[in-house]
Amino acid sequence: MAQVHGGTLAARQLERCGIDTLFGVVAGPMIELFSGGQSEGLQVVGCRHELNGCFMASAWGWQKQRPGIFVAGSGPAVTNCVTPLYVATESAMPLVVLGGSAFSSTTGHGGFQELDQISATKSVCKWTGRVDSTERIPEWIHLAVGKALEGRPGGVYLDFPGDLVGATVEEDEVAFRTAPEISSPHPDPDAVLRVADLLSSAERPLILVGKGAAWSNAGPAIQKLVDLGIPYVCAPMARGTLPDDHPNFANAARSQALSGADVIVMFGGRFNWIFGMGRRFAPDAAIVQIDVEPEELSSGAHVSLGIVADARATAEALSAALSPSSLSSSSAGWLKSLQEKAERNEEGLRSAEVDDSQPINPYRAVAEVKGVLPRDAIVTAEGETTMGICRAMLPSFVNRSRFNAGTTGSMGIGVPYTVGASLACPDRLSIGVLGDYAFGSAAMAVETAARVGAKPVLVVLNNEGIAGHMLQDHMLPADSPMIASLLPARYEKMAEMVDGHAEYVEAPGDIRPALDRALASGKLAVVHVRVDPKASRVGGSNYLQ
Ligand SMILES: Cc1ncc(C[n+]2csc(CCOP(=O)(O)OP(=O)(O)O)c2C)c(N)n1
Ligand SMILES: [Mg+2]
Repeated sequence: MAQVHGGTLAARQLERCGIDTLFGVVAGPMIELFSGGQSEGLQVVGCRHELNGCFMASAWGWQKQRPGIFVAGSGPAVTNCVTPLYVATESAMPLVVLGGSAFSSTTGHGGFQELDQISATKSVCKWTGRVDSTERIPEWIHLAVGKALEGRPGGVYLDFPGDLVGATVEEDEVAFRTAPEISSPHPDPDAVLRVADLLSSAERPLILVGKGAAWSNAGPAIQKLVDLGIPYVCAPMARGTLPDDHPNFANAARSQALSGADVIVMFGGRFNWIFGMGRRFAPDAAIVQIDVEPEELSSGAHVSLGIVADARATAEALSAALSPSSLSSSSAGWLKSLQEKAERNEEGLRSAEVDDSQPINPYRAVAEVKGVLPRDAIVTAEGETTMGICRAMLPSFVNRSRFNAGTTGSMGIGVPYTVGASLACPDRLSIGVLGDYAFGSAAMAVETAARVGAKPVLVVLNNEGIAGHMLQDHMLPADSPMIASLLPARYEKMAEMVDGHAEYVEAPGDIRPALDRALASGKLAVVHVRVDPKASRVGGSNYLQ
């Protein structure tokens, strides 16, 4: 009879949950989790910091539609996971942190790195739990994975008292679980007919596409509705759920669309700050919200009809209930007015996109990135000015291929999301377009990426600071020490450091060849582009669009 330790049990259950990759920072008392993962054939990605390791795991999970798993040691290792757990929960990305904790025999006596880790993580998690015996580890892993994944995905924390990890049990006495098959919740047919009626009589209908629609792969079903002649606006990380070159894509006329619509149908999104907490709509607009979470239907928005159901199933039922001639003829004028507004707004950017001046206009730099993107590129954008410009200019065409600071507006996600997405989808280009602060906040993740053979392309738009020099020059005392502006450090050297591909660009005409070489290099690449520190975004918000 064979004895196995808790780490092997954890790895075997994770495999049964469809997980083949573990992220973590090697630390006690979780060494057996790492060794168990490796001996069971999982890819184990050893990260440089829990913060960016968890972000890598979250991006991997978002792409794979199963939880990213991060293994952390005790005490400070777990508190380092609090921010990414918060980001995962708020941004509805599935993340499971398995954290080691103090040995039961020392609890209360000031043991090494002793901390009530459940309390430390509880307020940012969907669910927390604590392993209570070695033989039950598979049950607890099964629970944690299910809680992170089902309903609206999010962050969960599972605590492993140290003595239970290394203990061994008789292999035959342990039961493993497989993931349940879960059918998606379908909408109430009467509610579907009511939405169909509302849309048919609307003069200014609007569809909103949230991350939940991306998660449920609702794009093709929503597209059938949109094709009837309805404009739509995507939440930032839902870009690409429908291809951004669809003529009814109205993000470039977002404000007009949100304030002018008389019937709004939200698929899989929340009326939080990203949609102005529901306060930006016309007072008499009829608001319909479709979400898997019933409690989401009470919010700042005056929702008149809530449907608790899967976004894809509901979009399919709605398009079956509507025929091509269903919409009011006046809605065609509404669509056209938004298209014209979007066109005018986009036209306003043209001169910046082709600007030949030096220092480089950041719009020109992003336009060059746009020129090299394959349709299925996974694009991560981070920064203040940089993220706003990328939102306005970089398209996404494929479902779940867009990352940014998300619901919490968290900096530090850019490099790790780009790396995590690259590990999940090694055959696609994963490219991060990042501010210099953004890149610097997680730059050491390039070493992890190089070590595990990931090939992300990281484009650093270096404007020497947080929003370039704008904050330093205009919001801080004159001639005060630099705190918002930064040195023009040679960020491309981070690629040289790990034998990756490095580019440094100062002239606009050199951007495209540098990007082409980086993409052709077959290596992890950092393309450092010096851009104008005085440049800012042309109108609109940096975080929203
Ligand atoms: C975790 C976290 N810390 C701080 C901030 C505040 N913040 C917003 S944008 C930003 C950095 C922007 O600078 P950079 O990445 O260089 O982009 P730029 O605006 O210069 O293009 C910071 C620190 C934040 N949003 N999240
Ligand atoms: Mg900057």
